[in-house]
Amino acid sequence: MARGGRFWPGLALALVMGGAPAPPAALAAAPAAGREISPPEMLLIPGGWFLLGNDHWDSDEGPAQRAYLPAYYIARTEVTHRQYRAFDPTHQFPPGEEDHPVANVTWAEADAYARWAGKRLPTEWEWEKAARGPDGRRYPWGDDLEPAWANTGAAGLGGTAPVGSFPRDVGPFGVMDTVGNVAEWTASWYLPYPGGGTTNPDFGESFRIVRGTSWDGDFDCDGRTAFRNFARPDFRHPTIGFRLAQDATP
Ligand SMILES: [Ca+2]
Repeated sequence: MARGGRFWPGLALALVMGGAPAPPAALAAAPAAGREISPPEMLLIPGGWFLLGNDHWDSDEGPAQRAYLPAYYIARTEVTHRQYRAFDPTHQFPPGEEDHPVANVTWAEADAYARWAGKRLPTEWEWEKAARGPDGRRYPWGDDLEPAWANTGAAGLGGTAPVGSFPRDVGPFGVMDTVGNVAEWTASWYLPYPGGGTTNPDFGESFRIVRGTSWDGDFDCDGRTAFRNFARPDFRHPTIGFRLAQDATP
């Protein structure tokens, strides 16, 4: 097992797909590339049941089950370089990428930013419900394989994009970039789901769950909303960033 967890793709030859289709009218309010997003926009995810997991891919995703979460907030987009620099004035990033997602941060750094911002990292269950909605979608938009709709290796961009600039990488609650751009740290340890019963030596309090894939990642498998990746908390990588969550108070 690599230090980083399940695996992190190298600079594999990206499969360049055709041009992205025009976004549907319902998504016309999606932000334009480069828009300043500060403070982060937090979306309310209503309390209720959702479908967690999947029985047909990796064994650690099962058993698929209904799970309940109380209401919570989650950020519409990943945390950007601009936002992170307000927390760490020494933070460096390429010119012009202020609104790209921050990456190369450890779990502790992501957690510290979240606390500084008065928020927290989402649990992996919160992340999954926010991405796929209550009805168990394979991707945020549904079950169709649309590799050009998110910033993964299949889109061929070869790097991060401004957050929210792939208007079709959006789920039923309006949460964006859960398939691609950067994979995202969560608050959760890598543990079996209830009823999972699998004996996996990686389960325990050694790895934190990372959700979604990235600009350098595989679309059809790793981009699924149920996919679970994991990494050592001290790992840092140009494909891993994070987004914020917050309790919903009555
Ligand atoms: Ca993402």
